Amino acid sequence: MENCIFCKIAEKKIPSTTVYEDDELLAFKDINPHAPVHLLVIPKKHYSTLQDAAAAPELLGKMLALAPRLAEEFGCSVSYDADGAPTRGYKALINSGPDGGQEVYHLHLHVVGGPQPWRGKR
Ligand code: DGP
Repeated sequence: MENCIFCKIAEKKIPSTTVYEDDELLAFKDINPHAPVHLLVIPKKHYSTLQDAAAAPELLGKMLALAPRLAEEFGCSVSYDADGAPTRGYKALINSGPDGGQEVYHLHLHVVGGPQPWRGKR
């Protein structure tokens, strides 16, 4: 779609640090990371919002399934200590619409991991 920054990234017209690519999806580093690991997973096909992609559950499943793979690769996967308690971890989230905090209107899944400044403050 014309004037969509993530379409331009998917088409390699704008550079990004790609961390994963297949026929349907692209994952790259967020330009303004909120944590040590902050990746974005996008479909190459343009959907403005999660709402618009509701009719494409298979695609959404692929996007979500990529999150734990990337977390593993980037060292923020959930693991377990000697007592079996979970340690580390990450957020996988999709902001949707203005009230959902969405700024870029091309569907994207944030994968945010590593020690996060706000942790323990709420
Ligand atoms: P959201 O608020 O959910 O729409 O998040 C949009 C994210 O996209 C935000 O964390 C910053 C990131 N972003 C915006 N423009 C660019 C860009 O040109 N390159 C990259 N790598 N990330 C971008």
